[in-house]
Amino acid sequence: MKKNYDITNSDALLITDMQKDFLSGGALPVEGGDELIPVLNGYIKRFEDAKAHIFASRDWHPQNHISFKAQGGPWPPHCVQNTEGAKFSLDLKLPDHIVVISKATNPEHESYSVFDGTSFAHELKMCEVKRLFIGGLATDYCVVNTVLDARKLDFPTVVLTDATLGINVEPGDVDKAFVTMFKAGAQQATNDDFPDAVDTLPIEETIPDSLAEKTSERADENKKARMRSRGPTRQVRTEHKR
Ligand code: VGL
Ligand code: ZN
Repeated sequence: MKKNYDITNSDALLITDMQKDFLSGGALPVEGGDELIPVLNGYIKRFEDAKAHIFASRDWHPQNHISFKAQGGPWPPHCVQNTEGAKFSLDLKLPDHIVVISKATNPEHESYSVFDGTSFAHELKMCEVKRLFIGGLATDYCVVNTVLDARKLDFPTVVLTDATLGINVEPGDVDKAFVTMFKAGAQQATNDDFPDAVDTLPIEETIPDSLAEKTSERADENKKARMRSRGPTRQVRTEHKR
């Protein structure tokens, strides 16, 4: 059943780690990660239009970070501070005024959660955010740990399941991450769970001619974003019904 989330300025969208190293051609690419970009761009537009808060996190490691293989960690070097691979994807339409949260900057500590060792909780409080929507990479690391921390802080938290993908080092890791998040009280949503301009706006009756064209353009865009998010959506839904 469509949930019809009504986004307001007390909501926040957090986009996790959409950095070049986690995308195709990067040092630690998440399979299919590039396909999330248009879906996330749709969410960015939706949250911008609603005057909600938008945050983007980035993995921001020193070059001798403990999670890298040379230091005995599990990962190849990735998202090293100020390198090309640490940059956000250029295709992601991040507005200028968003807050960027850098994480895992201490060489001695791994931090998958955007709350861990950052100002994120403080920023949410300052912005009077009451609910958090999360999409991005990687479901089984950053997203799950961030969602669990958000729940510990009692934020109603919604995982955008058509806008997140994981690494699956072990098969089933992503499925387990979803189960853990839902057990902790997180909700799930896709683009279909938000009001749609096409369905709700009787354009001809309420909008002056001069504006009507613009509105239907936006409706078209929403429709396209929805279509794009449909493939991964169905997959996630069936996987988690089992
Ligand atoms: C992450 C793998 C390595 C994440 C960070 O934040 O999801 N995953 N470093
Ligand atoms: Zn990392």
